[in-house]
Amino acid sequence: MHADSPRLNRSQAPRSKPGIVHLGLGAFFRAFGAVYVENAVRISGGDWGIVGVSLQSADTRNRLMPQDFVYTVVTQEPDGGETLHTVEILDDVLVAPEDPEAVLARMSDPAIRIVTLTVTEKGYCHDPATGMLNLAHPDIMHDLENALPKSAPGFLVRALQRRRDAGHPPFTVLTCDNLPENGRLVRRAVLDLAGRIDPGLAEWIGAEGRFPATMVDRITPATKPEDIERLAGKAGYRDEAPVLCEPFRQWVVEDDFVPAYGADARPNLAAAGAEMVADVTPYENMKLRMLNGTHSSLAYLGYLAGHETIADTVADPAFADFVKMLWRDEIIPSFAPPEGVDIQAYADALFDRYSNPSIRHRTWQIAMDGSQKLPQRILGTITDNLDAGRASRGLVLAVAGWMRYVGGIDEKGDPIDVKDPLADKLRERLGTAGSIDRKVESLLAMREIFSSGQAERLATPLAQAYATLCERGARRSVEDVT
Ligand code: CS2
Repeated sequence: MHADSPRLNRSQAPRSKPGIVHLGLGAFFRAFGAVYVENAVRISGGDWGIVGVSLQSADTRNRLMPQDFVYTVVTQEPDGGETLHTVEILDDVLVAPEDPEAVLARMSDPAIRIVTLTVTEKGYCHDPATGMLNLAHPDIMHDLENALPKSAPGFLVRALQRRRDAGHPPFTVLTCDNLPENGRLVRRAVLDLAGRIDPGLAEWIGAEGRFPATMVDRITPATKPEDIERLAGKAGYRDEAPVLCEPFRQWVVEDDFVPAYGADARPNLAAAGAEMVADVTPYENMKLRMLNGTHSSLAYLGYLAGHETIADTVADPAFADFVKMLWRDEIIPSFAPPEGVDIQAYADALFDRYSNPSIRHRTWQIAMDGSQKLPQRILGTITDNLDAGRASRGLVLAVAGWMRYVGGIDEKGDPIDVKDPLADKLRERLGTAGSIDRKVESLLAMREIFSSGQAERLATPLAQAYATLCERGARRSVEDVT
């Protein structure tokens, strides 16, 4: 135990004045966006300190406040080595449910020129199958009636309303979540919500606001208590909120920020290694299908086969062959890669990243919120393959794996802790359906996830895959399709 080590604290380096509010202060943003912004400031200057906002719990704030919001990024190398780096760009952390007024006040300050978001797929309160705002979502219903919001779209809209009323320019909304055309998606949600509150506001946001799309990539497993202890032994100080990540990182950003701020509209992200491009869509497609699509496939099927992490899963030759087959036969043929990208080299690099044994990225963690992830990660690829007359046996098996997983019982008969905003509905549907065909049919009927066309075309192959999974288990089913 290293309880006696001194607590991590801020260095003497000058503190950046806040220019960014970040909604959804999880490990990913702290290991990713914050690192780019800090490097950009170090290289090119500017007032780009970050005020983090937790939309749910006070835990991160409570851990970070006693160490003045400084924390360690622990980069985990494949050979077991770890590089420690302290990040000081975070200025403050607010907890929205405790004090939504304080969050809105910060977001309305004209010194804040960008609001970044990592609120996860479900944080946009949209319908994953269509990308449209879900007006029946309890937080959206609340935010339509109340000036102090709960949801991420609600905070964006109410803060933009205050800025317009005060005569300030809007902030740029920079989403960093793994959603297709994420900039367009958040713009649509904001305009829809704003239009229902005040049509003039929606018009103003539509004309003045900017919502660049981004592709974000860095594998960031959740920090465990033993990581905190290990770090304390190694670093000689105690950090209650370190974040762990792989060495790799890639940020592709559409260079479209609020013009009213001129050269001060954004940090010099390019200097920090971000790729500033005119159109992110091909990069998003590549990343969502190649990385997240196989991540989720390995998560459901690997979990069912008894594998704890992604590295464990791909160390199993059956799954290594399976994931390579997915890339080669089902995913790469389904989309056009960005110009100049060698897609086979990209796949090979992904395999090496997954194999990094130092990264203990649990299949259970990636399996979370599948109802929000499947459309952009897997279903679009399957649909494109069907249209082109190509088979998708592996990806269909992955969807069947998800169906089996959300049933809540693993192959040994033990319960699975299923985390998903639709978990109750999913379990209920599976529980009341009798036969395998009925189970598959009842999940395919969920229009939040599957389009009617997908439901129709997938009913037979999915029922077959689901039956095989129940009969032969995940590992042998994976071998069968490879
Ligand atoms: C993962 C992603 O948890 C998940 O669903 O697939 O968070 C993944 O690790 C990142 O997108 C990598 O950039």
